[in-house]
Amino acid sequence: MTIAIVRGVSPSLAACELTHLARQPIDAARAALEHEDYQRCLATLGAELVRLPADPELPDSVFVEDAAVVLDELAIITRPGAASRRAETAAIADALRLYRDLAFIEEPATVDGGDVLVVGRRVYVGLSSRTSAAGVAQVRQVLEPLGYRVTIMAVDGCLHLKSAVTQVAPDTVLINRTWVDSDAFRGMRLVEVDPTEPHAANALRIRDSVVYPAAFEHTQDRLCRLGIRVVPVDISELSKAEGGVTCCSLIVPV
Ligand code: CIR
Repeated sequence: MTIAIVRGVSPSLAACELTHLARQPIDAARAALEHEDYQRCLATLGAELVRLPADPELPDSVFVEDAAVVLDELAIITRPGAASRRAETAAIADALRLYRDLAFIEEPATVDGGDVLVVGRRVYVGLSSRTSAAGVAQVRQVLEPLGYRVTIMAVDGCLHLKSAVTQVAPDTVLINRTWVDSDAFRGMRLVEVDPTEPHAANALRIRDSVVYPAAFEHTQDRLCRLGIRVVPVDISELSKAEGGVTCCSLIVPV
């Protein structure tokens, strides 16, 4: 069974953190409708939803991915890089406690879950404006004794490592090479985003399907041509808050 933890869109979403995007008006009600479609899509793919309530005090709390990293053996509760997001982790820890032992990133280190890409026993951790070198070191300290190989990745030009690269099939990653070095993925099949769609590398793999932003038609064609089953979702309003498809859920195989 697969659990998907999601959290309602905060009515204060428009006050979200922004790093690489200019602020524009965001319609939280419209984002909430997109988020409902997204949840329906996860349910269609067989995920059982655990829905946490929206929090008006936490604008970015819909982006649950950043609050934790879920592995088979345990979950790591992060310490998000943006101070405004630190209070998001309490509700996520409470939800995950039912399914996993927990480890915690301790201050002053910071880690955003969006910077942690797990591919089998390899864990790639982005050094970004949100994840510090001390954060990477703590992830390593927790995971290497469990047999994971942790690789630090420079992230340049985008918010998180998973803005630049995600897994879309066994041994296959979707990547924007201008934001992250592809050398660490040598031996895997690399699918590059269409050059007109730099933000198109963020895809959410559930079982044998990939949940994917409908806006990135050209990159979607590339995935389909490789036989990858793509399920498009409209996340145009959530994207104005710098959110993607991975960041709106925490996938917990049980
Ligand atoms: C932030 O800047 O933290 C939010 N506005 C967007 C977070 C998106 N998270 C993700 O892609 N993992």
